[in-house]
Amino acid sequence: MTTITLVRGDITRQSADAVVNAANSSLLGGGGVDGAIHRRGGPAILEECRALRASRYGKGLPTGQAVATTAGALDARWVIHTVGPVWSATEDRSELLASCYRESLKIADELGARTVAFPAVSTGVYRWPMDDAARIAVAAVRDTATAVDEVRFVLFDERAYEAFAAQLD
Ligand code: AR6
Repeated sequence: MTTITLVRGDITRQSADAVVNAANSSLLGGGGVDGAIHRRGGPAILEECRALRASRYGKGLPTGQAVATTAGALDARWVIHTVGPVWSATEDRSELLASCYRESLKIADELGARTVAFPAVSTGVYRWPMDDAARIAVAAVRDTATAVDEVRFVLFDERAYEAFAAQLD
């Protein structure tokens, strides 16, 4: 049984086996969660991201996929980087957003992670409407068979927290 928990706060302050990063396909950093994780986690994360670009992901990590690195100085063993889709009003990209959660949990299982902290992927710079993103995220986690004991959504503000809480009711 996987328990879903909600926390309001900064994902870089979480203690978990794995912390998920809302990355972009370059894997080389950015703003939002990505910037915060690299800042607090330190250069070891970027170093491993660069190595992944050079070895497995020359063209970048595709949208909806996930890959793990060290968590550097974070209170976690791994960072799982996933690339959410940019919101589109004309194209349904829900499956790609669900895939971020599924693929991250698959990597977590491969690593043996039992607690995984997720941000609300795609709801910042990538502009996905929060209520819809929360619905997709919670459904994707519920529909995924995983050995992870706790999936913790770490929501940055009250609005995001309420959107996720509504899905768990
Ligand atoms: N802890 C938890 N949640 C946070 C934090 C934090 N420290 N900081 C922001 N959020 P975003 P995206 C929330 O933009 O939409 C980057 O430049 C934020 O309020 O981080 O998937 C990447 O490099 C929002 O609800 O990710 C990509 O280019 C949610 O986390 C691009 O942004 C996600 O916002 C990815 O965009």
